[in-house]
Amino acid sequence: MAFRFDLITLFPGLVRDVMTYGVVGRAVETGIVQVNSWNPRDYALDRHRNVDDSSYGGGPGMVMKAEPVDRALEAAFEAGANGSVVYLSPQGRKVDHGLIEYTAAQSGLVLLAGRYEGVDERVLEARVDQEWSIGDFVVSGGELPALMIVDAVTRLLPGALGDRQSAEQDSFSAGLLDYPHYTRPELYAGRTVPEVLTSGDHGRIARWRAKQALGRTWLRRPDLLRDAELSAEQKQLLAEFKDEYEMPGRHC
Ligand code: 9D3
Repeated sequence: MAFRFDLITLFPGLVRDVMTYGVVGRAVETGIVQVNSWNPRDYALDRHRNVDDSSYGGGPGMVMKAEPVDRALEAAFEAGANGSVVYLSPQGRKVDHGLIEYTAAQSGLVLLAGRYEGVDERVLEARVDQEWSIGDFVVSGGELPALMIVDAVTRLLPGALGDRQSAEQDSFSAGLLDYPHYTRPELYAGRTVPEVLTSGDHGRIARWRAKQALGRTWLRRPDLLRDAELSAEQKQLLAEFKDEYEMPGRHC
């Protein structure tokens, strides 16, 4: 069975467009994933189809009305939506790879994307299981965050990536940053490609890449390294990287 996403959004067209590109587009075409959108505006009952109103208590900005969101969620579940209801919001739990992996092991997810200042708190209390944030910065609404979740989860579904890419994925699942990449030409703007990468020695290349991944993680994201459990070989490679970093020139 396909993994099923149901998105509650005032911009279903935005969702539909994004769903036609790249890895997610292919996963939709091959039936690995199914993405449905539900527009609260279609479930607004008043004659102007209002989906927002001013905030009780005053202040600038509008709030998404409870009833259209509630009815859109109801329609989604009526049509077979399954899984937790997640509200994308700046107040949510910060999403990380572990949460994406956990989600990919389920069979569906309902994503509620807010606009304006957010959704009436009473629908959240009644209908939402979890609140997720994509990071400590402000975007204009929940659609792009929801689409990021769809993208990240879809990549992990069996068959969504080619074989070569899925092997590569293991390196990020290991919780390290990636090593540097190069392609032709060998000399660009006075800079050469590291010699090892053109040596044809696959063992040396693998060790160099592993060392670069460890070294960059040490330099840029020491927080990730503290959580990683390194093998004896990885510890050795990182020690070599640190040596060379502290005494450049002594090793080449
Ligand atoms: C600028 C208005 N803000 C303070 C008065 C509150 C605010 C409301 C709605 C800030 C952002 C948003 C819209 N953001 C999201 O819907 C959102 C989000 C985000 O902004 N950052 C990180 N993760 C997410 S998930 C959804």
